[in-house]
Amino acid sequence: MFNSIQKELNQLINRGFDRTLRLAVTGLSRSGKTAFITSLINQLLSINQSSRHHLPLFEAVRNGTIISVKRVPQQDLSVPRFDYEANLNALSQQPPQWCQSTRGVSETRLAIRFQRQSGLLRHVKERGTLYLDIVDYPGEWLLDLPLLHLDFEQWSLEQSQIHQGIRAELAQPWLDEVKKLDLSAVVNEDVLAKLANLYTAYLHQCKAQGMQFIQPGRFVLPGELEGAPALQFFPLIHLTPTQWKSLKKEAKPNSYFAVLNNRYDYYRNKMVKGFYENYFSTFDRQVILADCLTPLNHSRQAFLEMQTGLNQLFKNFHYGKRHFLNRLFSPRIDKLMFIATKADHITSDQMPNLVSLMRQLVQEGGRYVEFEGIETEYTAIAAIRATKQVIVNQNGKPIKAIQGVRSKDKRLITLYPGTVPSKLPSQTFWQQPPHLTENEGKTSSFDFDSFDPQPLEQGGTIPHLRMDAVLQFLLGDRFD
Ligand SMILES: Nc1nc2c(ncn2[C@@H]2O[C@H](COP(=O)(O)OP(=O)(O)O)[C@@H](O)[C@H]2O)c(=O)[nH]1
Ligand SMILES: [Mg+2]
Repeated sequence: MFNSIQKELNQLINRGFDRTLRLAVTGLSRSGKTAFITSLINQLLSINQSSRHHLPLFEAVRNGTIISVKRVPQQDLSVPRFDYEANLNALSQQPPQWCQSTRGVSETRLAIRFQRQSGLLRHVKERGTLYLDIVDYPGEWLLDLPLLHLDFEQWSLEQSQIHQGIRAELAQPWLDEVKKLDLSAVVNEDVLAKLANLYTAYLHQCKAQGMQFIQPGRFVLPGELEGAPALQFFPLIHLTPTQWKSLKKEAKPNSYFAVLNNRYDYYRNKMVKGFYENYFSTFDRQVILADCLTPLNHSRQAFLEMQTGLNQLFKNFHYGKRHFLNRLFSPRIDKLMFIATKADHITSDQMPNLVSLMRQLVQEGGRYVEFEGIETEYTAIAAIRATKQVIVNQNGKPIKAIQGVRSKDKRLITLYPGTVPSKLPSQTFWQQPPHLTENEGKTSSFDFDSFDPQPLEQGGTIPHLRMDAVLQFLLGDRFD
């Protein structure tokens, strides 16, 4: 009895203080962050008395606890506002467009008004507002966070470890030139700028090949830093430990070696640290989005890089149980959700495989140990659902398929996109001969074509898959 009163008291006190919730939406570039935030805002704004059926798994909506949701001015006035309207407009175009890719940081705040029966005083209705803060930013920059823990030599070493396969080929022109350089010689800024350009071109090519572990992130998405010396450096991946030792001891402050080192430190201490401190040091809850399907279209290396990229991200967030006091003084993430995005590319029978693939991706890195004691969940969603699930007849047998407007030729197609591997695919997976799909009798062994979004009416609700399950996990307990 005492315990339960204590618990309710705690809840009330918590609620009194806990009026805001900062949600970290994390994921590599093109994993679907902007689409996710746009849909999340849209789903919440669409809640009103007559429209509650689009989120059946979100209990606070189903039972009427949430009264209304609106967008309100954000707290940090120096950050641009998340351009929800533009993203929604894009979806309402003819033909509908995906949102523009993100080129900078933006923020949004939602006020969720709710009314619930008080647990202590049954006849009293408790009203409150939960403020939900969400930040959007380019995924490329997120991958810089691991640099915070690495000095120039450590970073170079890490880069040399991923220098293989497709990367080694693409890096050749840049690396050939770097090897010619006398690193202890006095720096020539023009030479350095040219080499940095070659390195940047190499990173762009990696990206085009589906590689996900692109560092430094601002080299491929510089924002206002385009052409700045802060972005003119590169790792030294060809040096032996002895060479490092002697260069560190002997290189003059105006040598190539010292200048590269300094620029790396500047980048890390100014750009990356600033980004981290402004946006990433305090969160209550986190979603980690991953597009596990697109890398399957590319190569084993692309897939493994996504795994490396994802696993690097965890290092920069604080996880731990939420206690009333440490919540105030050192915010920690107490709920974490791993989300496989774009699940409308596969048939519904493949969803369990996709979730299991996502789980493996994370757990193979051994990171799950760190998440012990915090609530963690795995799921698959489509934030903006572009296809419909249909049943087609193949040789007299009904099979599940998806139907949508294919982006590359704007044709309405029906296809069976194939089986999603439930585990990390082995080498042989990428060597399989193409299997035929029901549509057109072509495509490769694994083909996830992209689709145009479905047209959205003015004021309409974005079609989704399982966004309600995500909302229930992230926000549900705040309305109990
Ligand atoms: N079919 C489908 N495609 C999606 C979905 N979410 C994102 N995409 C695709 O992925 C691309 C990148 O999404 P975006 O949200 O911009 O990724 P971000 O870089 O993480 O912000 C979009 O342009 C769409 O083509 C989804 O729910 N369904
Ligand atoms: Mg984005």
